[in-house]
Amino acid sequence: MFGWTGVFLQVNLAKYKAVAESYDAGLALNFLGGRGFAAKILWDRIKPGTDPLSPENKLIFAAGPLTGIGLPNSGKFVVAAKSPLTGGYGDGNIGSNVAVQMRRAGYDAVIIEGKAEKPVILYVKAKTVEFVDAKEFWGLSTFETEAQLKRVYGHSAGIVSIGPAGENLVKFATLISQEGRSGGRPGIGAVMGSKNLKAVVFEGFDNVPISQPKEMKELGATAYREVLTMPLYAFWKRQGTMSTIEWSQENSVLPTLNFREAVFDKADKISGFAMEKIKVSNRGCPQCNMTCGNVVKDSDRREAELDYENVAMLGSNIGLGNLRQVAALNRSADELGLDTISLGNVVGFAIEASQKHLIAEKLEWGKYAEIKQLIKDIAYRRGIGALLADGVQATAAKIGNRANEWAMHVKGLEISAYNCYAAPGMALAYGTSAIGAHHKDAWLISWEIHTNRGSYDEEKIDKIIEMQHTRGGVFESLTVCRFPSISLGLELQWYTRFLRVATGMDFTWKTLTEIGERIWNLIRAFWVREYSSMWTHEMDVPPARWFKESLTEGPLKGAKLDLEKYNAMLQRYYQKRGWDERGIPKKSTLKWLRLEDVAKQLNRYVKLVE
Ligand code: PTT
Ligand code: SF4
Repeated sequence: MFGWTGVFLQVNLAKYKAVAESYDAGLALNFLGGRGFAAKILWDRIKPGTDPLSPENKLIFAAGPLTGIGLPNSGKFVVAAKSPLTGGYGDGNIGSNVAVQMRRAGYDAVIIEGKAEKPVILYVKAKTVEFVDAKEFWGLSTFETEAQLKRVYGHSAGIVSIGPAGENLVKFATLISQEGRSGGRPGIGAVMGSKNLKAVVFEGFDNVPISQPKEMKELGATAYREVLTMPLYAFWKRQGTMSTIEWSQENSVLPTLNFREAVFDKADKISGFAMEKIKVSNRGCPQCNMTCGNVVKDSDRREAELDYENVAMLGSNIGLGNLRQVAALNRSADELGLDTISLGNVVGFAIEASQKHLIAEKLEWGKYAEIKQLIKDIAYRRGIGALLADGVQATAAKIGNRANEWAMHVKGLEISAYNCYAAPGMALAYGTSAIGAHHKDAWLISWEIHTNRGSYDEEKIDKIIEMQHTRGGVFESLTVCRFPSISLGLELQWYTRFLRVATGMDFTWKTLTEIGERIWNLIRAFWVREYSSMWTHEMDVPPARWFKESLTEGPLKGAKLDLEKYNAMLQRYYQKRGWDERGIPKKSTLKWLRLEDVAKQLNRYVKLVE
C-alpha cells in the first residue's frame, strides 16, 4: 500500500504493553483515515454502554493518507474517543508535529486502552515504545509539560499533553500541543486523564511510502506556491480567523451574553483590527505556509494565541471587551487544557444563572479577575467549578428551573460561536453535526447569510449534507486542514491530485464523498447504539432559547427561530439521508453504503426501518 503505512499501534496502559498491528487495505479504501478510522475502531472495538472514563474506552490518534507528507496544511491528526461530555462519538482535529512524527514512526493510528497504575508518558520512538514515569509531570500545565519534554526529547519530537483539567476529568478538557493547538472538544482530554496518561511523545525517522515521490515533491511545491498567490492570502496572514468578529457583529451572529444577543457593544475592541494592534507574530501547525494563529501579548505581558472562536466565546459571550484580557483567559485555557468554546459557554451560563439567583455565587458579565478565578476552579473542580466542569447540560439538569432552555448545547456539546436566532440552516448544521454543536462539519453560516437567510429551504439541507460529506467526512479523514480550501479558495481537485501521487490511485470526488457518507452514517449508528431506545429526533434540536426568545438588540431585533419549521426541515434532512423519522439510518441506506454488518448489529438495539 502507498500513502498509508498500513500499521496501527495498539497500546494497553494497564499491561504496559504495545503491539503493532497491520490492517487490511479495505479499511483504508472504505474509511480513508483520521475520523473514518476512529469511527470504525470505536464501532468495532468498544462495547455499547462503556463508561467513557473507564479503562475500556479507547483513546485514538488517527492520521490519513495525506498527513505529514510535505503537502500544504497536512500537519494535522484526529483525536477521538467515546465522549464523556455527550456519551456519543467524540473527536477533534489538532495541528501538531505529532501528526508528522507519528506517521514517520510508521503508524497511521495509535489506539490506547486501559489505565496505567500511575501517571505515565508514552514515548514512541520509531518501532520502540517506552512507558515513562510521569510523577514529576502530573499537575504541570500543558506548556510546562511540553517545555520539559522538549528538553529531554529535543525540539523536533511531536508532543501532545493534557493539563490539570484533563487530570481532573473536566468533561470538556482537550489535548494541547505547541502552546496553542488544541483538539478534542468533547472531553477527549478527560479520557486521556482517566487513563493516567499525561503526554505522548513521538519520534519517527522513516518516510511514509509514497507512490510517486518525485511527482509529489513537485506537486507539493506547486500547491504551496498556489496558496501564496491566492488573493485573500495577505489579509489571512494579518488576521486569520479573527476577521470573523467584525463579520459576525455586522450580521448579528456574534454570541453575546450567553447567546442572549447577537451584537456586542464592544465588538470593535475585540475585532481583527484591534487584534492587529497588539499582534506580535503568527504561529501554526507544521507543514503550513498560511499559519493562522495570531500571537499577541496578553494583559500579563505573556504571549497568547487568538482565533475567532476563542475571542467570541471568552469575549462577547461573557461580556468581556478587553482583548488583552481575553487573550490571558485564552492562555489560561491552553495551559490548563480546557476547550475555550465549551468554557465560554459554561462561564456565560454560570453568570446568567447567578444573575437569575439560581446559584449562590455572585458573578457578573465581563469581570475579568473573578472569571479568571472561576476558570481555575473549573479546571481543579473547586466550589461551583466542580459542577460547571461537567458542562452546561449537566449543570442545567442540576440547578433545574428550566435552565436547560438557555443551556446552549446540542447532545451535550456546547455550541460554537455562531448565534442562530436568524440562521435556521446553521441551526440545523449544529443540530446534525457528528459530535454535537460544532461548526466544523458544516460551516453553513457564511453561505446562508449570502443567500436566503431567513428561509428553511431545501437548498440549505442539500448544502449541509454536501458540506458534512466533504468537510466532516473527507477533510477529517484525509486528515488535512480545510482552511486552504474554505478560506482561500484552493480548489478541491488539488486533493484528488495529492491522493493520486501519494497512493497511486485515482479517487474522484464522487468516490470520496461516498466515503464521507459512509463515515457519516457509521457515526450516526454509533450514537444510536449508545442511546438505543432513548434516541429521538429531539437529540438533533438546538436549545429552546433560539425558538422561545428573540433578539432584543441590533438590526435583527425580534428575530427568532420557528420550531415547527425547524422540525419540518429536520425531517426533510432525514429523508434525504435515507434515515427514518427518528433520525436513524434505514437498513437500505446502510446496505447501500456497504455497512450491512452495522445494520445487523444496530437492529439489536433499535428496530431498523427497511
Ligand atoms: C476546534 C476548536 C476551534 S475551531 C477553536 S478556534 W477555530 C478553538 N481553539 C481553541 C484553542 O486555541 N485553545 C483552547 N484551549 N481551546 C480551543 N477550542 C476551540 O477548538 C484549529 C484551526 C481552526 S481555529 C479551525 S476553525 C479549523 N478547524 C479544522 C477542523 O476542524 N478540521 C480540519 N480538517 N481543519 C481545520 N482547520 C482549522 O483548524 P477541535 P488546531 Mg482544533 C488556542 O480542535 O477539537 O476540532 O476544536 O485544532 O490545530 O488548534 O487548529 O476559529
Ligand atoms: Fe493550522 Fe491554521 Fe495552517 Fe490550518 S491554516 S494548518 S489551522 S496554522
